[in-house]
Amino acid sequence: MTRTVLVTGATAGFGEATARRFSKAGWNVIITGRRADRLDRLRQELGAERVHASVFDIRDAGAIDAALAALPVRFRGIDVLVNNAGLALGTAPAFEADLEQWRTMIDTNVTALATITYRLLPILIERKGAIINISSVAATYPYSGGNVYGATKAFVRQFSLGLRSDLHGKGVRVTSIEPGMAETEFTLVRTGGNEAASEKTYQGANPMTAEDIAEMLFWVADLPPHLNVNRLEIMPVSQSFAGFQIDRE
Ligand code: NDP
Ligand code: 8X3
Repeated sequence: MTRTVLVTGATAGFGEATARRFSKAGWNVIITGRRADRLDRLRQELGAERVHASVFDIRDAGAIDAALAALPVRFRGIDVLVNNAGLALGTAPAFEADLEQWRTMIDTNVTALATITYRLLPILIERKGAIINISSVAATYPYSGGNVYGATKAFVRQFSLGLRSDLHGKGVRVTSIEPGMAETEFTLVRTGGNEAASEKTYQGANPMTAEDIAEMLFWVADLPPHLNVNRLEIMPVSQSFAGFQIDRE
């Protein structure tokens, strides 16, 4: 039987690569995001019969409900939810940050992710499906300017573990994927469209690619049903940890 995956934020980066990866393996794919033109293009590329595109802002709970209610019958049996849509905005320290940017990150990375998960839990339980949430290394390792972004990703990690506990005995798998540096539109979004800053971030760093992450998401989803990856932290070899900072007199 053909399985179905819903990927939030499939207009770019990890989400787009993930839609391609699952489609290549023969899954039905529901792709979502705000940029209709990109979703249309991806749907045409992957084949309109097996891809359903749903254009909505994930921060709008009513739009989530409408999109799910409008799913064609053959896309309703969702087996895997990939909660990928998300963003970082700004790198300023907390005392210089923009409160609106903080709210946007919380609305998108936390509230919207929890809302769509809640709405899909009944079908995921019915189908003994899987939830794959995209957290980040920023959930575990704080860095200057990461304040609210890191906190939203810590929510995603802990929510994943909590869901896993709640879903005990129901056969639903839950995974928190925690990537480090990967080259996507992430930095372009974070810097408000600063292409030079984005290029500089990745230059010479040999970062991970969206395809690297998509491959891992697919591996997690395609494991035998008795296996659950709880958390998966992945970095490029070029990235590692730094020490604490000391403010000396
Ligand atoms: P991109 O900017 O390339 O993609 C982000 C996706 O999220 C886009 O498809 C975008 O769609 C969607 N999105 C953002 N806001 C909304 C919204 N309000 N409504 C609907 N969709 C939205 O970034 P990445 O692929 O890198 O990021 C994907 C996830 O991975 C994010 O959660 C990010 O935090 C996380 N991550 C990224 C890392 C990296 O280094 N790149 C590392 C660790 C985690 P659209 O704009 O069309 O709505
Ligand atoms: C994105 C990774 O290190 O830029 O979540 O916060 S990082």
